[in-house]
Amino acid sequence: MSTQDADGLDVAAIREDFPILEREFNGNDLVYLDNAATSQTPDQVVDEIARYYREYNANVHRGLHQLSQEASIAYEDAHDTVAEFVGASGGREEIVFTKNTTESMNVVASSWGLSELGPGDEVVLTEMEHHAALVTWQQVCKKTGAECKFIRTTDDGQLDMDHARELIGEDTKMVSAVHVSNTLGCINPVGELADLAHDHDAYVFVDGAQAAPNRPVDVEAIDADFYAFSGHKMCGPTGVGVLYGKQHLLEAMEPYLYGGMMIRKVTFEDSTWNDLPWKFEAGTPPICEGIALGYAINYLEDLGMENVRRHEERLAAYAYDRLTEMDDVDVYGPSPEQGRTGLVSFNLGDVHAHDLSSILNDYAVAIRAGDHCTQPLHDELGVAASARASFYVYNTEEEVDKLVEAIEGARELFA
Ligand code: C6P
Repeated sequence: MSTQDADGLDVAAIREDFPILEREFNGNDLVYLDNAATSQTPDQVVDEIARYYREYNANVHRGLHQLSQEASIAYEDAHDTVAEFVGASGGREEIVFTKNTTESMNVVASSWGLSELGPGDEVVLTEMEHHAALVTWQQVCKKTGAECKFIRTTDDGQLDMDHARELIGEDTKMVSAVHVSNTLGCINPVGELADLAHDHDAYVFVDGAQAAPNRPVDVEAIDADFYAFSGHKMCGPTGVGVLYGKQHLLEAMEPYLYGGMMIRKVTFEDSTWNDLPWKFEAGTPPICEGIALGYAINYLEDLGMENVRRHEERLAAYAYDRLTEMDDVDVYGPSPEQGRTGLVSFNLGDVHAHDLSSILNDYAVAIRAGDHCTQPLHDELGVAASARASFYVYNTEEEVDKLVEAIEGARELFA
């Protein structure tokens, strides 16, 4: 009998797909609330990884033998699965498999940025960018003489769209923005940013690392020129990420890495490039990982991305309410009413987030502590670090209660 909750998910059944959640530490059941860093992987995906290595492990594109053909078809089909998942009507030509979001960012910053940017040009980012974007564009700007500008964050932890309208202008060549902030949990109006960018003939790169795992994404509705995310945050394995790019842009760009697989014809004097997306997938790609990402997407789509979104937002709202009830807890980012996804960053009084997280570990509550690769944003918030609880399809309100109990325990210890 299905026991779907109000969000449309049967969480008890989902939890059975993730045996890792049965682990215990220090006499307590594991409460895994570090999903924004890396989510857990369901048996359905783990089984497919094992099946790949047991039944059809081979290199792709190059062999005429049966195993290579099977691996090639599965690997190529996984690109189609991803294309459909994000609404890329160009299909596999618009989907490059990379190592992770960071590499997807570097592909565009290097291949597009190094040849298209120059003195007088501007790359507009947000103050809440992950270092994957911030450092990458910063370094490309240093090399090309272009300048990085940063859209401010409002006092209530949202993107300041008035400031965005001021900053994005005729010198802007690229707008690079997180869809969902991994620290504030806010959901940025990336479609509006894309319109602003396009009004000034600039492009938009959307970092979807924290959005693709937990909400329906339609790159064409957003009108994103580029969109990136990682498999390991959405029930898939580590080692595979996605770069979506509009076909005409990917076609115009230089390859990022050179070598085998990405070429069509090579002579001692020159080389020509393979079709998309293989032009950007030099060397042996993440074959098993890419195939497994396809199965992870099937898993999420069976749950329904709208249901996943509702579930995450409900848990985030519950956690936000429980944490803001505590006088000595500072919570960062917008209220649930303003729109927030399934993560909550906070600090308990003057307790360093690392100390808090290590006490929570005694309760088997796994959270992240640190700057979450958003150091400049933490500087803006006036703190060196924060603790962060992040939720996924298998988490429950009871687990949020356990988080709160563990924080109360930590408070007594530090009193
Ligand atoms: N954030 C976290 O918040 P990689 O490591 O390449 O798979 O993903 C990088 C990345 C890019 N953008 C955003 C918004 C992200 O949140 C992340 C990864 C992790 O815990 C690790 S810092």
